[in-house]
Amino acid sequence: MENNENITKPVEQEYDATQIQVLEGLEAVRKRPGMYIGSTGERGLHHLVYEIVDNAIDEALAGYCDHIEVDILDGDVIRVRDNGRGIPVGIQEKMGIPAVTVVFTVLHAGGKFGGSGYKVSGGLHGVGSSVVNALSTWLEVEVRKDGKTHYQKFEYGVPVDDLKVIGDAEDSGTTVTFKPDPEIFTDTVRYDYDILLTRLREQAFLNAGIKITITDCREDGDKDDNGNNRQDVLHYEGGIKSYCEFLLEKKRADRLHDDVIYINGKQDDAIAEIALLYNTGYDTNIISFANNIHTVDGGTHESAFKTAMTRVINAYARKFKMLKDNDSNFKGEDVQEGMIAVISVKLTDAQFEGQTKAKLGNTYIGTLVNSAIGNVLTDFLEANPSVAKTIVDKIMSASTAREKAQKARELERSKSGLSRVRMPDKLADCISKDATRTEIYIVEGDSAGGSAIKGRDSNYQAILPLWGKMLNVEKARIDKVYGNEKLTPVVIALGTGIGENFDISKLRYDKIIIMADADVDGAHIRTLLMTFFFRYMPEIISEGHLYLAQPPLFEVKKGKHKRYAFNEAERDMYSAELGGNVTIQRYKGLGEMDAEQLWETTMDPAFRTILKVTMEDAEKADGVFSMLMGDDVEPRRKFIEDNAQYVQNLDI
Ligand code: TTJ
Repeated sequence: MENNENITKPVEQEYDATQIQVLEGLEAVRKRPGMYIGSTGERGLHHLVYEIVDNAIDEALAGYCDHIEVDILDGDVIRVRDNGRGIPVGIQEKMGIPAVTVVFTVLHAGGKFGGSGYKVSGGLHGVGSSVVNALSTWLEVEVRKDGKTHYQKFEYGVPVDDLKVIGDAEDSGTTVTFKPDPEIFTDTVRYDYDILLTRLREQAFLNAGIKITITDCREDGDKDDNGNNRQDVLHYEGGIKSYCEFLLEKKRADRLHDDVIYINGKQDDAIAEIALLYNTGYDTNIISFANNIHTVDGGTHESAFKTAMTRVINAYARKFKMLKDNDSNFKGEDVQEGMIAVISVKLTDAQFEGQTKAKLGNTYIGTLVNSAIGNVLTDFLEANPSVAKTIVDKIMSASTAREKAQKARELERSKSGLSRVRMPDKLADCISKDATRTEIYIVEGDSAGGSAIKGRDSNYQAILPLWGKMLNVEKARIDKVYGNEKLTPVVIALGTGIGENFDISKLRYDKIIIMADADVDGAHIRTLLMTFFFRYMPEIISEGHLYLAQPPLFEVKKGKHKRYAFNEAERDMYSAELGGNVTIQRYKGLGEMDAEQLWETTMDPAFRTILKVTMEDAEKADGVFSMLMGDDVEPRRKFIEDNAQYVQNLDI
């Protein structure tokens, strides 16, 4: 008796644990279905079919099955049947239940939307059978194996009975039938024949030799021209080469060469295959797959393909003097005109990136594709000179047409004065285009920039915030900032161009006002900008367009009375005027003022003071700048110490 208990107890425990795990898993899937199938809309609904079909495709890739049938039945029930070995029905040791029951009830790690990659083939592919089951009102599985037919039914993912033998079997294979749960797929449970057809056809192309039959058996389903149920048999011995042919058929263009070009490469566990067909059309059709998953957003395989194609074609055209020494290289867009290409890579550790996980990230795949194109395509072109010539001629005419169109556009633009550049994203431009009246405030920092944008007169005042936060002098030397791309927004906003191209007649504002804090960083930014204008756009200064804003240093307040003081003398004067006993706030930065205060004190043309920068001022700034850039530490320290004085009078 005791012995007996010892044997049965662990088994029961195991079974309980399995039960709990299964129920928790199902609950998780039904709670957040989007996590497992991407969406609960039409896409998710169709995705259920792919999850099931993927398993049968794996069996086919393993070499045990050559026909998969997909039927859409009345009530939008889906039936998928294969002629493989049948899912194993024996007791799975770990779980203590039949393997087929495990397949449909235990949530497998590494699903498409859950994370880690796919195996190229052999089992890990359609890990979503249990997900499909959990999201179905009911699901039935029938396994024909070793002369017997095994059957089990589930509702909402839970077995309604044990796996049972229900009869004999002539052949072997697996049939899965399921009805998606309308409580999950609240948008629609209606299957679209064409959506399924497109995806199944794609899989048939990607897995050469597999036959997939799709039939619309619904009474209210799609009918063919004779009024019969629609049916398509998808079977392509040519694989991705057939895919190119299929894509060509849909175009109103002719092929440029008889045979689809096929390129492949291998490295360790990874393989890359490319099929290429040029046509007389002008558009480009490049589609890429990783582990049979359509990488809609491309990735390393697709980018490597494009750059390698351009490189190889250019090298070939140069070598055989189709491109002369003076001709410029073909561009990617030239090489891609009229191109149909299917890229399919398989790898064991696919990294899918981006929002939709539809972009391949593995860099070594790029290298593999690149070398495959480099070797195989180069050889092909040299071995097939007439095909090569036809293709290069086509690319040549694309290139010529592109250059012509470009010239025409430029001419058109210069005629209509439309050669407008895109303004910097950070620029809050003013409404008026009257360059005799408009002003641009170059503001230090995003927060002060925000107040300035709120407080300004948007008719005539534009705001350009510079740098999120000015770099501390001690942390980063000014020369790191100077001369780099951080000043391009200024140049673009002004519209004048720079250096040799400088044209003051294009200046978009009458006043350029530098507005920076009354501290060392502010002093820095003023020095930097003044030096910049002095060296690269001196006319801005000599023509009197450059100004320094003068934010107040103090707020003197008593009761309702408030005055802003711009220096210490004013501060003392106001506090005396108000009869002493005043509250004095010292403004350390523009950011301490709200939009209204900034407008009142510093930006309102009726009340503000702005200082016009002279050439002498700028020249001095240039000297300070050189000093700051120099190796001598002492003057730099002194500059930092003296900056309060620097701020108050322009005498630098
Ligand atoms: C697994 O390894 C041992 C032999 O059988 C393999 C297997 O599971 N094969 C298999 C699974 N063939 N077909 C399927 C399958 C088919 C459909 C339609 C649905 C599912 C979930 C699996």
